[in-house]
Amino acid sequence: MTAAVTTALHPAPGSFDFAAYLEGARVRVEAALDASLGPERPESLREAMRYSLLAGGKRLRPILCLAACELAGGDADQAMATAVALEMIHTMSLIHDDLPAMDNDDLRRGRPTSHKVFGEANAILAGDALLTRAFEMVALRSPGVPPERLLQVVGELALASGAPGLVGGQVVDLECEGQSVDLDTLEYIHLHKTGALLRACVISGALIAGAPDPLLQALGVYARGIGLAFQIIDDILDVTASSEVLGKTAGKDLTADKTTYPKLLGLEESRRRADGLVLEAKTSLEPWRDRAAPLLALADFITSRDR
Ligand code: GRG
Repeated sequence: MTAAVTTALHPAPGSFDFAAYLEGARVRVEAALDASLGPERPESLREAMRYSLLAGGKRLRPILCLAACELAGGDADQAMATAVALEMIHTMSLIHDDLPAMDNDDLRRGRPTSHKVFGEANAILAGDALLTRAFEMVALRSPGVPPERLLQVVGELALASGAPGLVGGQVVDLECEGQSVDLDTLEYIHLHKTGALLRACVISGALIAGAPDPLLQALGVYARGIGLAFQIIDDILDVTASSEVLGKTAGKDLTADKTTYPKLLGLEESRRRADGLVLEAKTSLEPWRDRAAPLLALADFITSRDR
């Protein structure tokens, strides 16, 4: 298993098997996530942290981080602690997003949400513990990575999580519920709520590998494209897919009276826009195409996914 996974993570140009790559990377990420939560005390906190972190999910964020590290010529093993940290931040944001004070949802990743199982206070605290553990992973559990690179990664994760990222996007999203929202505001919400963390994934993976500025800039363009495309597809799936397939409550945007891309542009134009953004994202990596097969395929995966 290990040898097959290692092969899949280092594809030869022209012979790229994306399904094998994705599965290999996912298996490695799952193992690292499982190992990341040690004997936390109290036991109840550990249980709530593990419940959400190990509940499945596409693991897109850690895989983007590993792929960007390899594109920049780095060793994916050195980026694994950061990849885990990114999934911890993402999972924390899902736990808090599902709370009654936010999106108030009962279903996530095919299971009852954290607060339904552990109560609201414990769900909030499990999220807090995952968020802080994420920074511990980068700062204290990333052997072999030069400290100055880790410091840059800590900065990227802080920016993506806080007011300039997820928190800021969530605040504007909540403020806009029930209001008519224009395309610029919708873009602002999604670039912050969704795009900022996806950006941190590719930038931090590349920073760990010591990527030069032109590549970091190209990855910023790539991340903007896939970030917005990801959210457009999320909006489309909310109206076209079932709760069973999504593992979360379908039709939620309509119930919560949220402005979405399909609402503003219609389904067809929304999909066209997502395709255009993915093309922009892929084009930005053209100068690095020899090593970019995983990130190019991940960009396509964003628009072809069904959950
Ligand atoms: C990070 C400090 C801090 C606070 C969080 C609650 C909140 C503030 C922000 C909400 C962020 C949020 C939930 C954005 C939605 C992003 C999104 C489209 C999630 C779904 O991602 P997938 O489809 O899910 O990758 P899986 O389950 O596959 O991982």
